[in-house]
Amino acid sequence: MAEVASEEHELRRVIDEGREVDGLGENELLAIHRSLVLLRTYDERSVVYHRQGRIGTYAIFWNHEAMQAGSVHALADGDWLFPSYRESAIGLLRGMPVSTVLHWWRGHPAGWWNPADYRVASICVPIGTHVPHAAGLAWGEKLKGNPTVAIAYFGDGATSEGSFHEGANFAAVMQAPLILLCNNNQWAISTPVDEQTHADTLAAKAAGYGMPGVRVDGGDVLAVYEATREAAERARAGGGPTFVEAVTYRAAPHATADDPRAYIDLERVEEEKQNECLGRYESYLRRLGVLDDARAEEVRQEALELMRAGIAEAEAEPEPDPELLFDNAYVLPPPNLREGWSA
Ligand SMILES: Cc1ncc(C[n+]2csc(CCOP(=O)(O)OP(=O)(O)O)c2C)c(N)n1
Ligand SMILES: [Mg+2]
Repeated sequence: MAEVASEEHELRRVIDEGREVDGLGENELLAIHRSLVLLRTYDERSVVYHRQGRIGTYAIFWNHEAMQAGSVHALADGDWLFPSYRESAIGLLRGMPVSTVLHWWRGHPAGWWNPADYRVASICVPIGTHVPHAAGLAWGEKLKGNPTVAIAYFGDGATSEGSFHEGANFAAVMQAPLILLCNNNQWAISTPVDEQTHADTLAAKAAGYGMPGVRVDGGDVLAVYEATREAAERARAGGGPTFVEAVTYRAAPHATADDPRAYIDLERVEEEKQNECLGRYESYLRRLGVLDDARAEEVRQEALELMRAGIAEAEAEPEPDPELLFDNAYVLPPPNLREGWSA
């Protein structure tokens, strides 16, 4: 079995190399920080809300925030995002209300939005099925002559799915302006990446489609930013899709219903926690003299306040009509579905 360990393959890094990214001034660096804090706060509060029974099962994205914030900041507002459940709150970075995403995790219809409003597609739970959607949208935008790029987020496990292959191949053949952002957190629930593929790296798969493949440190928000910006520039210039493998290690359970102690490397989890992406970025900003304690605290409080207001708003929403379960599903619901149904 091919060994895939992040240390053994060159990963693009910015923070650990102490580099600076061209074109990123203080305001942009702080905007990225704000996004990271917003996502981190959303995630940590959501785990608490789940334990309190206020939202349902929740897919934790702790320490995945750098991949999400780094890539969104590298794109234009008009570019399209196609999230999986792991990027459920990515819409917040496009101005989507916190309550909308909380509604989604509460199974409330107010958690659906019109994708065109934010250029954020529906959260995709079936693994990889959004990759062809993103490829099709990107190709369509190209045919219309629009300078739009689409980005599809998916995990290491998704690279074993047929729809990943179909979307990647289609995008390459059509030279669609698509970024395939693979969050390689090295686990698909309890399946490790070395049982997922015999390839040396996931980025190596790009060659088979005839597209560039790059590997970045997924905990380095600026490395993700830089790689995504390059991919977007290439896509906009007609250079077609890019596969970006962002390597990290899942330091939290797959979701609130999972107990990873049965299978995960707990020492490695501890190492990852010590080196988590928000702390790494904050240290970098402090070294640059861009962030101080007061500013960090202000950003954290602002995010916490947004979450408090968001959950209050979500809980104030009236319960949905149970009849909605049948809307758009059946013209005439089968009688057995109606048995015992009093509505
Ligand atoms: C088509 C399909 N098959 C199986 C599942 C069940 N499932 C949910 S999450 C998951 C693992 C996905 O792992 P990965 O692609 O690495 O993403 P990650 O959860 O690590 O972000 C599986 C198999 C599903 N949601 N959809
Ligand atoms: Mg995974």
